[in-house]
Amino acid sequence: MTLDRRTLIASGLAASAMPALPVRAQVGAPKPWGATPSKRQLAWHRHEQYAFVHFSINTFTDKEWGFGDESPTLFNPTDFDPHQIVAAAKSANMRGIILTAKHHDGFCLWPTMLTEHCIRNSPYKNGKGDIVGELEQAARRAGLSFGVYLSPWDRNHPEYGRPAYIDYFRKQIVELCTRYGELFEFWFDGANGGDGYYGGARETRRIDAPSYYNWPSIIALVHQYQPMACTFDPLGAEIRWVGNEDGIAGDPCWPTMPNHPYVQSEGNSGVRGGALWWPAETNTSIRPGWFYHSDEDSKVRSPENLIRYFDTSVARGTNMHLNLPPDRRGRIPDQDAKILKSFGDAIRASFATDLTKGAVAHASSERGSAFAAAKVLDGNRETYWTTPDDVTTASLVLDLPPGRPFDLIRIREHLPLGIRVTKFAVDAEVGGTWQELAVHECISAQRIIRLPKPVTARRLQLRIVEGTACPAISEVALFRSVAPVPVPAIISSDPTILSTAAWRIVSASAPGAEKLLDNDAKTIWTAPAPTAGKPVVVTIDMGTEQSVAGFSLTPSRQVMDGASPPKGYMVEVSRDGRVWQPAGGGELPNIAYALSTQRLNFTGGARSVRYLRLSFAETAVPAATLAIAGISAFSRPR
Ligand code: FUL
Ligand code: CA
Repeated sequence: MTLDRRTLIASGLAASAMPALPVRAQVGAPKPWGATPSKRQLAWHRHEQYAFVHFSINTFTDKEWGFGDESPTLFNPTDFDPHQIVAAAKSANMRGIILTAKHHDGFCLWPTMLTEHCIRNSPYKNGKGDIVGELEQAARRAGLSFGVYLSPWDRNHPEYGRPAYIDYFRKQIVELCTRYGELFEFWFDGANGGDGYYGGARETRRIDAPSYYNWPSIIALVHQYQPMACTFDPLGAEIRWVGNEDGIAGDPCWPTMPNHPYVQSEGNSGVRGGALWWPAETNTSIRPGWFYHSDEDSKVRSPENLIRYFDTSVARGTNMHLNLPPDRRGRIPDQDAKILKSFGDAIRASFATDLTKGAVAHASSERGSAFAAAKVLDGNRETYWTTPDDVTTASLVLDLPPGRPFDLIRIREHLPLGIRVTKFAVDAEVGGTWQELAVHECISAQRIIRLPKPVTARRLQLRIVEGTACPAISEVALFRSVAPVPVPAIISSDPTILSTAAWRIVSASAPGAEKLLDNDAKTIWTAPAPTAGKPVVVTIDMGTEQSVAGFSLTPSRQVMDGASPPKGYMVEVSRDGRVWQPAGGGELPNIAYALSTQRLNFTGGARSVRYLRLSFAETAVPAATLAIAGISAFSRPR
């Protein structure tokens, strides 16, 4: 039987559904409103920023998704340094690390006896290594929490799609839950089913995920061994996907969702008043791909870009989950490490001094001294300002010490009482006049408002404009932002990445195809979507005949309305632009969601060619327009 979440809760299997803290024993505290976080969810909210680490076979094959037939001997980091990885994450303020213990290709980074497709059969430490354990130990030593990603989809396992695989998958969960201390998060990827190696069958296997995995029982299994681990799951038990991989939460982004299967559009903004406390994790990668690729060395997010990501994740009450892919050495590339430190330094400096220190708080209404306005200034999340039950709109004023310009305003709702505030505004009294600084829906775990320029105010007012219950505000704080130290971008040091500088477009289905060649993923070529028998085609002249082993295609990183990357491709090559030969074709796996560069080797190895012709017969998702950000090529097969 497959349980839905409601049955699960009724059956008592989901301890997570219980309100976290017994609601404050203190007489007179308001009753919680709507869904509330569990104890483990509350602990998870406090993490705010943590790292994802994608490291596996794909690091060594230059792929984003492995097929499952890769030899374990390919996994061979030359200088794996868990302490360097942890230090880089910590320098960016990360409070935890989640490692891909097993990605879709099925290769296990821990020495399990459940399969031969694991690190025991790799050259790393002569098969005696344990990447999960080594990273876990390093994380703990640095005071960071640890979690694991375990792909439910396993393109290596012969029994995938059949009951025997579920047995294997559950045993993997138990191993990971019992060998590596306390886990703060257990990440189940939603990508599921499709073609794969499957023990040599090399076929397509589709599954009905809810009935195949029986998620309630999987989540109960995690909690049996790891009561404090929040599951990133498709069920509605603990943490939800924010609906994109760009690091952008909706504004507002409610931590509540309706009790029905995940809907992507709802995932981005959440649903006000939804029955489930199912908060969003806003994940993205510091590079275009999830795994390391040397042709992305010049495309690392800048510190300024990471600050914008902070503003669209943490500042909207969600948790930031930033992927840091180690390179083939097994270290965070030096450039990425510099950027992380610059970003982390800026965040630490920005939030170091609360400028409300010495301010005096008053409110239009208070529930008594235990819930006085001053509770928003005491630096204690457990105390809060609230009003009598029937007062759902109210205002709170801070008299500020003079001469303290601020441009960051941080407001926190007291989560154990649920989401009570629907809409709020912030005003400042400057030179004797009040001006409205911001209006938003949703405060939740926290709302950080960044002003376009610093304001020096005599008073600050928080106006609760709309609410479903009396507000419970645990903090109002003010800060002055510090900009990150810029880190200049680098050019890839890999000589097998060909320069597109001398390339030109010979012909294309739509104008503007030069945007494919400018090495800028922000400029995007679009063409009317292909129709049956009429593919979108682009022909490129590389200027001179040269040895080419394959090409790469970068989709638009921006989510574009009505546009989609191609579903698959066909490539032909020519020396003279007249006689053409096929050089490969196939699907572009995961392109619509991962939006990352695909590296496509020519069939039969490198060839001496001058012209490339690419055809796209279908869009990856239904759309009126086909969009591609870039094309480049390489001389060594990836
Ligand atoms: C996706 C996966 O398919 C990607 O490879 C990556 O692991 C990302 C975090 O989740 O669903
Ligand atoms: Ca407080």
